Amino acid sequence: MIQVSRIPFERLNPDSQIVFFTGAGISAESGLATFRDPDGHWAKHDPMQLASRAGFQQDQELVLSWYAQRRKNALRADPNDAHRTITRFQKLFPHSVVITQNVDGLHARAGNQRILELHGNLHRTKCFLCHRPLALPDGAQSVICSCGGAGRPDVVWFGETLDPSLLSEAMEYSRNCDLFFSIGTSNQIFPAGELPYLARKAGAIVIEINPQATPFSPLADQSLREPAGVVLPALYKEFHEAFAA
Ligand code: BV8
Repeated sequence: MIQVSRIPFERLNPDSQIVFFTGAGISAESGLATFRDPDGHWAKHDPMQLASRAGFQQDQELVLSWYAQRRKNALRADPNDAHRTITRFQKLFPHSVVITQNVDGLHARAGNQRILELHGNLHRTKCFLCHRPLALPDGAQSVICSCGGAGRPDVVWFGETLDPSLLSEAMEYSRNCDLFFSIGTSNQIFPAGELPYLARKAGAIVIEINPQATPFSPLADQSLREPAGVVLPALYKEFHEAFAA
């Protein structure tokens, strides 16, 4: 049974600014592995080996094959009801944005608009040395840049800084929103993990959607302990009844 949300609708209207902040959990119902769940990536692999510059320099083949497999899985996966419901929310609330830590591209494939991919996108490749974008030939998992550098996924690894302008845009949205949904993230990675705290400090309503508790849970106005693909469609129904003209 879905917990009924205690969202104060009287504080909202169709012009309200809503942030959908998402992590790997929103893609779980599409069949994609998360990172820190018991069956997640980091239960099988060392994150520093697979998601850091040093790890790539140590064993390019291992890292490139891991990302090639994740690209294949992501392309085989379909956006789920959670991704698709965000598209419906964005039609009802034209000032709503998606700020995602995910690199799987499912938000865009679901038709979400105004997406900030804080950690990049694993379907894009760039040069490890000069950072220029590279085209990965179909079926290949490696490519060499004209500067001699190796192609690598265009994602943010541990120890790498996020795109500063993207991060400040995300912080701006978080500080100025009326409602902040934190969906499917364990809230353990920074600086992205800072965003729900900024929203709360700025007085937004902050709703967490995650079957598990996270370090942010005690500060959420409400934590909905159900899968995102179940909660978001139910929430959309409540919002549609309250705000659809
Ligand atoms: C940086 C590569 C400058 C992309 C990843 C303080 C400030 C700044 C940095 C740091 C800091 N303290 C430490 C750092 C360093 C580090 C960091 O955060 N370390 C952690 C361990 C503390 N941060 C960095 O290195 C960042 N760089 O800041 O540069 C700098 C450098 C060095 C030192 C200081 C500053 C870069 C961070 C990005 C790293 N890249 N991966 C990729 O291949 O994907 S990390 C990885 O974690 C992914 O990017 C992922 O997006 C991210 C967050 O994970 P989640 O999305 O939350 O996934 P997780 O599995 O953890 O949780 C899933 C949740 O879903 C669970 O809670 C589960 O219950 C829930 N769930 C499951 N099913 C469902 C569900 N929820 C809803 N519905 C369901 N059905």
